[in-house]
Formats: sequence, C-alpha cells, structure tokens
Amino acid sequence: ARTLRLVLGDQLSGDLSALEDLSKGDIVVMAEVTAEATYVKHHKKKIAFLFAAMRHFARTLQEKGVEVDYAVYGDPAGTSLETALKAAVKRHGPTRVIMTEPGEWRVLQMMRDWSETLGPDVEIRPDTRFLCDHETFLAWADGRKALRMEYFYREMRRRTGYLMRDDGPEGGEWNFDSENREPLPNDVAVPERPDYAVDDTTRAVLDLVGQEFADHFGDLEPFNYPVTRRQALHYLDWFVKNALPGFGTWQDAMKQGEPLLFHSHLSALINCGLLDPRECCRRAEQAWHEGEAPLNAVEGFIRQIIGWREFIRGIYWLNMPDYASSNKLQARRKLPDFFWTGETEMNCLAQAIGETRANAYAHHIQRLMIIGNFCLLAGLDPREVQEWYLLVYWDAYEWVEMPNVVGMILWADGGLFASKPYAASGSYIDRMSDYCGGCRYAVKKKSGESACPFNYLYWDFLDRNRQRLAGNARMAMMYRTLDRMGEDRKKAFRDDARRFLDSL
Ligand code: FAD
Ligand code: DLZ
Ligand code: SF4
Repeated sequence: ARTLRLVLGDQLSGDLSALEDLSKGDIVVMAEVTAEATYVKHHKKKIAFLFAAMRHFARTLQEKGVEVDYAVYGDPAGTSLETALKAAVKRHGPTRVIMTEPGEWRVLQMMRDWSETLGPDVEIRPDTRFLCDHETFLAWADGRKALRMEYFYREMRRRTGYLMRDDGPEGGEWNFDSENREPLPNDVAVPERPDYAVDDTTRAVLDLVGQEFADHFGDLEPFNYPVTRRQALHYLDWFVKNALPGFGTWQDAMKQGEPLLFHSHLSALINCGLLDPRECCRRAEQAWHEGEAPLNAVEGFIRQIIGWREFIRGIYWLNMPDYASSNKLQARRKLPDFFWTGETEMNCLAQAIGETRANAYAHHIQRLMIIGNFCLLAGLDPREVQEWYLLVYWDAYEWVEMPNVVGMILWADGGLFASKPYAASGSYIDRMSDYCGGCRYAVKKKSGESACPFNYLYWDFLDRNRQRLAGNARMAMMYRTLDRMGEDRKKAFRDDARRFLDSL
C-alpha cells in the first residue's frame, strides 16, 4: 500500500515533518492551484517566486529518486488543494496521506475535513520548522495578563542557547535595541545584492505568471531572487558576510533608492522552507564568535527570528479565527487608490509603495512606520489593510501578516501584545530617513495645505480615539500635550485632517 505525502508551496524543506520517514514507493504530491494563487491577488513576483521554488524543489526530490506527482498550473484538477489531492488519491489509491500542518487557519480547516472526506487515513503532523510548538506557546501565554515579546524571547534564548554564556546573555544584556536606532550617515555604502540568474524552469514560470496573472498587482520582472536551496544557502552566506555587520545599527533607518539597506531579505526564503530559521541564527551567531559581526547586529537578527517571528505565529494561532475581524478602534475607511498606484505626493509613501510594487518587498520600518503608520492614523479598515499586506509582499502568509497588521500597526486588537499604538508624526520619519527633502509637503509645518499630513493626522488620531486610548499610561504624555493645545490649534488640525481624509 502506498503513502502520499502532500507538500504545500510554503513547505519546501527537505526536513519537513511530512517527509520524515519517506520510504520507497511513497509519492510526494505537489500542486500549483487556482485557489491558493488567487484567494487574494498576490503580487506577480510572489507567485513567480513560489512556483519557481516549488518546481525546483520537486526536481531536487526527483533527482534523489523520489517519485513526485506534480500538477503544474492549469491542470484540470488544479482548482484547489482539495481537488488536486483528490485527483492524486484517485490516481494512486494510497492507504494513507501524510501532511504537515499548514501556516494558515483556513487551510487547516480544509485538512481537518479531509480526515472525513478523502478516503485514506489522513495524518497531520506538527510543523517542526518552528522552534516553539503550539503547546509550548499556549503554556507560556496561559495566565499572563500581557503578552510581551521580550519575555517570550528570553525564554527562547534560554531554550535554544543562542548567545548564552552560562545562564546569562552574552554581553550582559538580553537586548541591544537601544543601539539599533541610528539614521544612515551619507558616507556609509550599502552593499549591492547578488543577482540570481533565471534558468529555463524559472523562465517558464515567469511566462506563465505573465499570462495568467496579468491583472495582479506588481512588477513581474526583472526577477533575480534565489529560488533553489543552493541559491538560498549562497544568499544566506552573502548576507552574513556583507550586510549583517550593519544590520543592527541601521535597522530603523530609511533611505530613498535603497530598498534593502542592511536588512536580510531572508523572510520569504525562511517562510517557504528553503532556509531553516535555526541555520540562519547559527550562521549569524558564528559570525559574532568569529569577530565578523558585532553583538548588537547578531542579537538583533536572532531576536527577530526566534523572538518576533515565533511570537507572532503564537499570537496568530492563539487568537484565530476571531482575530481576523478585530477592529477595536472601529476604523472604517477604504484603502486609497494610491496603495495600488503609488501615486501620492507624500514622498515617503510613494517611495515605500513604489518599492513594494517593484520588488514585492519593503523593509520593516517602511511597513511599520510609513505605510502602517499611515493606515493607523487615517483609520483604514483593518480587513482591507490585511488583504493589502497579504498580497503585496513575497514573504506574506496570513500567520505572519495578520498579527503584524492587526496587532502591531493598527492596534485593532486593543493592545493584545503592543503596549501602545505605533503612531508617529512626520518628525520621526524626517529623523530616520531622507524622504522629506524631496517631498512637496513641509515636514516642519504643523498645519495648513502644505503641512506634512502625518503631523495633523497624528493629533487628529489621538483626538478621535481619546475614549479608547487616553487611559493607556504610555499615551499619557501625548494626551497632556494635546490637552494643553489652544482651541484654535485643535480646530486647525481637525480641519486639516478632515480636508485631507475627504480627499483620499
Ligand atoms: P529583516 O529585517 O532582515 O529581519 C530578519 C528576519 O526576522 C526576517 O526575515 C523575519 O523572518 C523576521 N522578522 C522580523 N520582524 C518580524 C516580525 N515583526 N514578524 C515576524 N517575523 C519578523 N514578515 C513576514 O515574513 N511576512 C509578512 O507577511 C509580514 N507582514 C508584515 C506586515 C506589517 C504591517 C509589518 C509591520 C511587518 C510584517 N512582517 C512580515 C515582518 C517584517 O517586516 C518582515 O519579516 C521583514 O521586513 C522581512 O524582511 P527581511 O527578511 O529583510 O527582514
Ligand atoms: C501562496 C501560495 C500560492 C500563490 N500558490 C500555491 C500553490 O499553487 N500551491 C500550494 O501548495 N501552495 C501555494 N501557496 C502557499 C499556500 O497558500 C500556503 O501553503 C497556505 O496559505 C498555508 O500557509
Ligand atoms: Fe512623508 Fe511628511 Fe516627510 Fe513628506 S514631509 S516625506 S509626507 S513625512
């Protein structure tokens, strides 16, 4: 009797739990399907990246002698994961089907149904690519009033042993974030990224995506991302040597025309399985031991991966399915058109959205403090914002996108894990970037038609949400400032905000 092993598009890892005890005669099932490619209209580059990575992964398995039943896009049974799997079951008549739990709640519901509807036994295994399993996260979260990443992270440090000396953290501190907030000086050169050549397999995918998904957001080409395990390893090595040393100090910096700065650009490679988070952390830790990268960079990088990334996933599974409809601030505004076109006179937004459209990437501070900050201050509908973030980024899957949008940028969960909303006026953006110099708005101006919209939107946001936010101790100072403002200043920012928001 045969065993089928289902591998999803974001499970491209040789160590995947579903492949653990792979034996001769087993068949790996993979499928490019309409439902997954269109449940939101993903960026063309995201689909191209994933299909190319899937095809290369299947090829590698085949080269090792594994039988792979791979349905390319357009296969008559390729409507959904379910139709594709049912067709494979019909072809091969297995007695059991093994799979690894998916990243998204929506797909887990589907898999659970298959236990009843598919025929053969269905075994759903935990996704051991994550360092913290569901039970451990539940136990950690249980009974805590506030869920704070920092405490979770310290436990993860102890558990993994990364950057630990005896029982304490290397360098005597758990977190060196205070060193990681420098704007980029003019004389610091940003390293140039390697280009990965398009081979025949990827070329075929690019042609397919150009044909089938022409109406999806984003530029398909140029395409130069790594799509194989080998390339991903090569790229990890490049990052550790060339960009990791600057990753810490300039982690919050932004610079026009530099979409990557010192960021790793590894998220999509980790999320789809081409790289394991552990090997990324070990490689970074090794660079510190060998004196190739400073502690503030390596600690910061490891914290993003074993801290934020695992924590965010825990938050998602802890709170689904209700989490998706969170809207504590009752934000209802539709997404403005310029989220799709990039055409706005706010230079910081035009740059961040333009880069998103070109690359299916923006770095964390652009996602958080430019685009996210705008979504928060303008009161954009959380559902619309979630959909946008889920479809535009090459690393976006609901388990990681949703808590970042709902909890981190929009405060739509009422502060489940963020101690206060990440609201900021133009001066933050001016301090951390060079965007304002080329903007038609004046960042120093507080009101009037030429004032930076972030300035009056900031006060209007606090004003509008007083009932919901004024009780928050970390907001007290801002509310005191607001309260000291004269009526004429209040009227000015309210009028400016109304005029601006009505024009969206
Ligand atoms: P680096 O800056 O080099 O960071 C290193 C790694 O740390 C990343 O590769 C990623 O794996 C991890 N990481 C860092 N911050 C986070 C975080 N907040 N949550 C989870 N992992 C983190 N990340 C995604 O992978 N997919 C998403 O869909 C996604 N959506 C986001 C939406 C919003 C509104 C915000 C504010 C953040 C989002 N992030 C998401 C987190 C983060 O912005 C990206 O992981 C990061 O920008 C990816 O680029 P990088 O690999 O160069 O990251
Ligand atoms: C994102 C994505 C896309 C675009 N296409 C496919 C696909 O054709 N086949 C597939 O198996 N997976 C795809 N994926 C990834 C899935 O959407 C992902 O596995 C689920 O959302 C669970 O995280
Ligand atoms: Fe952005 Fe305001 Fe600066 Fe223009 S002036 S780039 S809108 S922060």
